[in-house]
Amino acid sequence: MAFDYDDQNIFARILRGEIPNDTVAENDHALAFRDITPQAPSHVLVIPKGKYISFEDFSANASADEIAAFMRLCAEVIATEGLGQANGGNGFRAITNAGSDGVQEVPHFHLHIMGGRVMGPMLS
Ligand code: IU
Repeated sequence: MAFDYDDQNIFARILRGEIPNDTVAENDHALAFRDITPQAPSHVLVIPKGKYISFEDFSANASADEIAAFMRLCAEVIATEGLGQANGGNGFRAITNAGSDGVQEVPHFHLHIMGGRVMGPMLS
């Protein structure tokens, strides 16, 4: 499947340092930063540093190292934001939007990690 990556998307520009971001954590293959319009007391976006458009693209095409680094950065965010049940937190919601039906706004794969409040049912 072909994916055309837009080098001018906002997260690509953040990764290139052209636009500032509120970084939470980072490793060789992934970056975590606060969503500019938070939907919860803690709302962090985790993105791969590689050029992947969506979950579909990332899960199919990223290397094992990239996938592992991405997931470990998610774990770090969950722990440091105090959301993890292993550390006495109350849990969180992790979602990714893809394509038009998923209402994905930024075409660079990102996982939303949201917590600090009861998130409510996922119906809309
Ligand atoms: P979506 O999953 O693509 O629909 O969500 C994109 C998110 O990126 C959304 O929650 C925005 O608030 C967020 N965001 C951001 O954090 N910084 C930005 O400069 C822009 C969008 I544009």
